[in-house]
Amino acid sequence: MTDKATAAAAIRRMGVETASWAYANSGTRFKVFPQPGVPRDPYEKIDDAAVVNRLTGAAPTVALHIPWDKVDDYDRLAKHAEGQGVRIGAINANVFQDDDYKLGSVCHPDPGVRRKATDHLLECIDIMDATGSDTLKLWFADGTNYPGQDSIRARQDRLAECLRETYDRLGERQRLLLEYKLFEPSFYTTDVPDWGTSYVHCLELGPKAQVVIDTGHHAPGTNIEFIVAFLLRTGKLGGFDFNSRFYADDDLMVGAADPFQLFRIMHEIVSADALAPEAGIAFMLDQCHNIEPKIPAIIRSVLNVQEMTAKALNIDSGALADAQQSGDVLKANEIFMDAFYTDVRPWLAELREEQGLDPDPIAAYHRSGYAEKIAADRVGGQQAGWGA
Ligand code: AOS
Ligand code: ZN
Ligand code: ZN
Repeated sequence: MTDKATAAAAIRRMGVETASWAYANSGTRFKVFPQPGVPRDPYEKIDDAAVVNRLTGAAPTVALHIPWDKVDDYDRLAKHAEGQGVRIGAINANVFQDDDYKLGSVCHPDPGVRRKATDHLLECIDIMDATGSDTLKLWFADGTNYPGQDSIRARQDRLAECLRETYDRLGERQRLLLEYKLFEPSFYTTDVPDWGTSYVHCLELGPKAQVVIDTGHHAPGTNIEFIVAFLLRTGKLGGFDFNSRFYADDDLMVGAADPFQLFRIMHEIVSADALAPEAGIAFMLDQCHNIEPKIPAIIRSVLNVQEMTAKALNIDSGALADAQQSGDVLKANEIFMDAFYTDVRPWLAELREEQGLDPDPIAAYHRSGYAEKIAADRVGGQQAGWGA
């Protein structure tokens, strides 16, 4: 078991990255229910992210999405973030929204479309340079809907070529994270459908390329913590897009559907000593708050990650190792479950008080008057995909 002081230090240093698009209006293909007070531009998204960070003390970075967060002056945006006490995190590229991308982006059969897509990825690296971001996050909607529609193999070659050009443009302290997703929007083949495909491309590219695991992007029943353990072992885990799901890519609040899964994932992180920021694992949220108020939902998500991490730190690792070594299956499982069932919320509340934070960040948010203020000040808030 990590001693209390070490566990407290680990929790205090852990940062969860929130996503700019989660502060904006979002919905399903059936309906977007607009909410009062949502940000009208990227600056206001950063303001909201800063509120989450101030209340939790645990959300120091915010991911951007280009072009949804396109601005004229990225240096100014980064300075605005800094002034609010947060930093720009991963830059998420978007090569899925233009009409040109109907048959794909970096895997498209037309070299002209591939050029356009690759140029966008390079532009995102320029934005990293301007904002100080060290992470380029790539998710490709590329794939096919019908057998025979395109060559599965040729598409892999095209993907590798575009990734190579992008990788070679990365600066010394920059990296690329390649996200996989089983299906959607393509329904027959997806060009980066699983961790293995992402892993092999990252391996071919080099040390600055790593896999990012979006917890909602697997077939039902997939053992995600196994993937975490495997990728950690090979140094190829770059981070997470956290969210939870009941059916497919639901993008619900992390820890809402299956807190035990989140605990099991965080146990792999803790036991590989990969929690500290130096380990380079980005704990990002990729969620959409379609019916719940956004800022408190994001606070809830940050707290859920923190809570499951605290439980993982609470596992009696010495006793667990002994039980494992001696083949005591029941004891090992009991130790594991005991940590999961132990309520760490009072301890986390104490920690917050020690940091000068409110022990209950959601209640503090409701008391702050911020929701009323933004509802009055901001008229005509953005939809997540605005400007694309
Ligand atoms: C899409 O399903 C992915 O989860 C991506 O991470 C995507 O870029 C993100 O949701 C923002 O659009
Ligand atoms: Zn994602
Ligand atoms: Zn997704």
